[in-house]
Amino acid sequence: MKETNYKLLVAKIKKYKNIIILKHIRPDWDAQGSSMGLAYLIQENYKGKTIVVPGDRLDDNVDFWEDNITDKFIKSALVIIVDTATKSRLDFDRYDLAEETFKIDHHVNIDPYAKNEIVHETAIACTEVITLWAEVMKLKWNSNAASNLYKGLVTDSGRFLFPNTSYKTFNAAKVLLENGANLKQVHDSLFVSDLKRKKYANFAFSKLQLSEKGVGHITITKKDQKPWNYSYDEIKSALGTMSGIDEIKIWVLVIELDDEIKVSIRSRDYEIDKIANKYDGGGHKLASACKLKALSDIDKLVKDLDKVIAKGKKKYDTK
Ligand SMILES: [Mn+2]
Repeated sequence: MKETNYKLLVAKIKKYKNIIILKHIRPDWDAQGSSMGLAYLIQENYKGKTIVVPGDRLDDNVDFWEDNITDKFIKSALVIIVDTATKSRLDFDRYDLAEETFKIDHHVNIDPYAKNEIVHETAIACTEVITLWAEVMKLKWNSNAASNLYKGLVTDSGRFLFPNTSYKTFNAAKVLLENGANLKQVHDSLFVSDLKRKKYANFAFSKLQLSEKGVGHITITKKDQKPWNYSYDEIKSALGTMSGIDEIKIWVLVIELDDEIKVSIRSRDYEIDKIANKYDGGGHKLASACKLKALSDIDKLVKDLDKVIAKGKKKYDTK
């Protein structure tokens, strides 16, 4: 852990008046919670900054929104990137104009694209990294910052059930709860679902196919998606319907989009990131994403994952 970069990040924030916080395309709550939480933290601690958070949002919060970010503003700014492993996943098309860049992340660091970085590969969420940085640097908190960061923590850890949940995760939760995270509001906003969502989950689960070795997969085609009128994130919620089932050792959700076929892979015990690498993707040992060129390639992917189970080598990463 390069703690020196903790101080460096504070120094950079102090130095720059203009700050842009970027995240990955199709943000999840860790990406959004990291970017918004960090923005509220900076606003609370360093007055007079112009802070902008571009890209898609999961809710209608318009804080730190700016329609016209000029090239000049980008060149003058400190650009902080959260929760984004590779440059190609950035939800911003003018990143290359940035002169001062700082990556904060928890993914395997296969693409160190920023000038400086704080990357903790064993952290369960990017918001864990940001929270513990803020704690060490003794920053002042407000409830907006704490609640937003808590959203990333509780979702990326699967409500603190995923194996990589660590004492640091709970330490971060403690810091956030001590400093005004609104648990009830956050949990209701994330986990109370409507009837339609439950029906979608049932529909998706009815499409489950299970291999002999224990690879479960659900494919949601473009045609499947039509009647639901859901965002990508909502369609992706089908992934969770396969977790917590003994017979399903590895589970895969395939989503057909207009321009690509996106695949999410999860596992309780087997390392699946190498297989994701083979299919133009990557991520964590037990949670990865990749792409397929055609829906007919699913069989190949399932066979590769079957082989991982057949080898029988369980990797329970408790670092
Ligand atoms: Mn994340």
